[in-house]
Amino acid sequence: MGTFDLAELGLTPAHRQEAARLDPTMHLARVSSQHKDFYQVITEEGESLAQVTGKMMHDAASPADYPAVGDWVLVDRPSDVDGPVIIHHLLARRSCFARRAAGTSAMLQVVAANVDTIFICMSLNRDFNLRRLERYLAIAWDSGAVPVVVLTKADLADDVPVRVAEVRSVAPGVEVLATSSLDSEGLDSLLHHLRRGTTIAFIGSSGVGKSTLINRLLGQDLLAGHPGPARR
Ligand SMILES: Nc1nc2c(ncn2[C@@H]2O[C@H](COP(=O)(O)OP(=O)(O)OP(=O)(O)O)[C@@H](O)[C@H]2O)c(=O)[nH]1
Ligand SMILES: [Mg+2]
Repeated sequence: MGTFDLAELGLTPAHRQEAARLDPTMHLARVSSQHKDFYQVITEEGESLAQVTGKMMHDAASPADYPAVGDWVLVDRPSDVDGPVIIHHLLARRSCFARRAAGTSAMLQVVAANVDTIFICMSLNRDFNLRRLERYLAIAWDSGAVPVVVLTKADLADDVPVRVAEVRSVAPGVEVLATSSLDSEGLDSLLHHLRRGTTIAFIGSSGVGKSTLINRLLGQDLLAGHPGPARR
């Protein structure tokens, strides 16, 4: 029996069925970060270093065939006490953010997999741009995740209701929240989306206040000095 409940991270009976079909002797894990030559995954025993099999590398037709942050995978062991665990299988993605791999025009690289809710962040001062927001919305809908528009830095704007109305006009049916990390405006509405088993992600231009907002939601400075793909 493990010490970590993977349902907290969104594991469902459907994942377990898929895992049993692929290889019932292996252990389910979720990819928490991706580095050049290794991964970190979370198993029922906690976080472990992981690597993909040579076969997986050989069979990969494109970068999208490699595991990415958020992916559910099957690993040979639940812990890396005896060296990195080995990723043998990648489970089907429920949602997927992809971008073109650097230097190639056709190859897609997965930035984040299995995100349920994507917070599209745009600040209510300089960064406010409806065309850019429409592009972000298109990316979000394509990914399979549900977008929520998070307008940040409401404390710096004096026309918030007007801006919110403009956003609603280009984002029909999408929840739009005006927030401020300075005075905590709108943070309660955001917190409603943070539920057990639900995966969220934040995207938006540099400087709009994503890290500040996440830190406010977490109530601590967990992200200080840790730039990474999961934040964009
Ligand atoms: N006035 C005001 N400033 C804010 C708010 N949220 C963030 N800021 C400031 O905006 C600046 C950028 O915030 P970050 O949280 O680092 O922005 P980011 O989106 O994480 O940027 P990248 O990590 O570069 O993508 C910092 O100086 C913050 O203090 C807010 O609600 N109100
Ligand atoms: Mg940041």
